[in-house]
Amino acid sequence: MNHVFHRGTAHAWARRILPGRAVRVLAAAAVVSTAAYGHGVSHGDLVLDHPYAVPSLVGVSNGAAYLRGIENQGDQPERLLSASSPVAARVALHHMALDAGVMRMREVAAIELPPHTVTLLRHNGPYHLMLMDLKRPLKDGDRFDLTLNFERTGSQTVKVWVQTPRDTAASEHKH
Ligand SMILES: [Cu+2]
Repeated sequence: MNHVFHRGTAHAWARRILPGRAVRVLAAAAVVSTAAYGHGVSHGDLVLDHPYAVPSLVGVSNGAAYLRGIENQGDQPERLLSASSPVAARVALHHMALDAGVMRMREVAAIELPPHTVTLLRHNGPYHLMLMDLKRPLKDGDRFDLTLNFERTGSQTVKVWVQTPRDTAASEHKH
């Protein structure tokens, strides 16, 4: 079952409609969250926590989308194989790592989501989603759709919130 929650209203809503399951999902999401305010979607055994993007830079045609984390609560490994969005010509899966003292990013064919693990796709984490050839600039307060395609559990569309993170290391993200 898929359902969307927004913190604050979620508890009352969950108790009315989805007793056990929703409460468990909320508890898990609270573990991976660092801010009091966020949103997320559960998709099978996955919790897609707080999809967000930072405002795009003037004169830069690429942007990036993030999630606070993807938690695989199940016993089976899962993989994120691809993503797409109406705001970009293409979405690439990127991994960032230190290479001889320099941060480099490279496109990967898939992002592994091991069982009982939270994989970080934060702006300062190891993985992110690159929005290639933005069709319009991303402005603070915008919302846009992002579809994530998983190997076992299929596709899930999430709503990405454009916002400026408090620790704005995101402005270092240039291609
Ligand atoms: Cu990148």
